[in-house]
Amino acid sequence: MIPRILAAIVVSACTTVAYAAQPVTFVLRNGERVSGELTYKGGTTYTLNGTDYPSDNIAMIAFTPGDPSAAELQQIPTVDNNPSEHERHIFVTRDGQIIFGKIYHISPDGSSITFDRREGGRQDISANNLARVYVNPAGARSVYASLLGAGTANAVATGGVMSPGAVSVAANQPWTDTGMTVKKGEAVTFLNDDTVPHNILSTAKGNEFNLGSQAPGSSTDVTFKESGEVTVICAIHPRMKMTVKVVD
Ligand SMILES: [Cu+2]
Repeated sequence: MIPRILAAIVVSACTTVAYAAQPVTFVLRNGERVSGELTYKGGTTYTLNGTDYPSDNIAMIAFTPGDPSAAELQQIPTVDNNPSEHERHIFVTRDGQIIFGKIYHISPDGSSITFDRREGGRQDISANNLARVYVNPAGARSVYASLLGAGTANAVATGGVMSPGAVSVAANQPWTDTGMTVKKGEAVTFLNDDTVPHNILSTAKGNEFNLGSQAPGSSTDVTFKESGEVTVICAIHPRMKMTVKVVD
C-alpha cells in the first residue's frame, strides 16, 4: 500500500509544477500568433517558451482564448506609446473591466503583472483575472482592423463644434469638417456629450495636451498657447480628428 500512496503524491506534485507557468498567446504586430508559457527576466522583453520577444513587437498578450470583441477594441487607444505615460497599456479583466496603466513588472513565472494605474497607485493583477493586455494598442487595432471595421458603423462616436470656444464631443455627428479657429491664449472647452469615454489629445509642438479618459458628461478647458495648425485627435476613436487653427 505504501508505494502506491507515494506514486499518487508524485503525480500530483508534477501536475502542480506544470501549472506554474502561465499559458498565453502573444499577438504580434505582424498578425502572427505565438502560444506558450509566459515568463519574465526583467527589462522590456517578454519571454515565451524561453524565446525573448521585444515588447515593441507584441501588440497584445492574450490570457484567454479567442479574439477581443469589436466593442472592446473600440475602447483601445489608436496610439502606441501614448504621450500620457500611464495610459500606454490596457488591461482587460475576465469580467470585462478595462483598466489603463503602465506595466511596471511581470512576475518571473508570468502569474501576475504589476502596473501603475492611470488613476494613481501601483497594483498587482493576477494572470488568472486577465483576459488581455494591450502592449501596443495601435498595433493591436491594426491586427484586428477587420473586426473593428465590422463594428464601427454605429458605435464610433464623433463630435462637432457647438459654438465658438467649445467643442461638443458627441455621438453621430461629424467631428467638425472645417475645424475651428481660436486666438492664441484662448481656451476651448471639450465637453464629452456622449455615452462613452473619449481621450482627446494633441502632440502638436507647443500645443501638446492629453485630456486622458474623459467620462461622459465631463468637460475640460484647453488653452492653445502657440499659433499654428493643431491636429486634435481622440486616442480611442480614429475617426475623431479635427484641426484647430491658432492665430495671433
Ligand atoms: Cu473618442
